[in-house]
Amino acid sequence: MESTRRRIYTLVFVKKPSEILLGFKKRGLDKGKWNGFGGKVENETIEEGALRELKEECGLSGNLRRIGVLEFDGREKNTLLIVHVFDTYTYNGDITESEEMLPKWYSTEEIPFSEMKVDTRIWFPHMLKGNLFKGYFLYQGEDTLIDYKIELLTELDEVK
Ligand code: 8DG
Repeated sequence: MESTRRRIYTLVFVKKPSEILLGFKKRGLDKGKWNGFGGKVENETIEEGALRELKEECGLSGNLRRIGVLEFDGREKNTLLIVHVFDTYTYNGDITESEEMLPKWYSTEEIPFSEMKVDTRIWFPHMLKGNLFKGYFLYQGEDTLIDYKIELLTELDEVK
């Protein structure tokens, strides 16, 4: 039996009381879809990685709060993608389009789910409310979700 690798990613959501900043992915994995800002964690802490990607992809820095962990299975052979999710209401800088992302504010009532990964329909409602959550998603190919689990947490410490 081959062993499963774990690859660590970040995903950051910049929020106003009834709006959220999303990025339209212009290249690479999930090109043509809206998501938060983030990417692979390199030689750095997870929070440093989240701040670096936020800056690179949309020009902002922020006071990040860790709100969840999402595990994606089946997207890459023998690899579990572990995505640490952050949000912030306190940010600065000018929102700037990058080579990778086109940023745009969306009303939290009008999230473009039909142009997003299918898993977002399941965990976005919790993320938008600012709840702490942990999710597991099993994909078969790019767009077919064959199983998932989502749980709400009460303590940030539970988010491992
Ligand atoms: P690169 O283009 O520089 O090589 O890559 P990167 O910027 O380091 O990473 P990326 O591949 O662009 O990052 C992927 C982003 O998408 C990251 O924020 C985590 C998130 N993400 C996955 N898989 C999934 C998924 O299945 N669903 C959702 N909703 N988000 C995902 O990596």
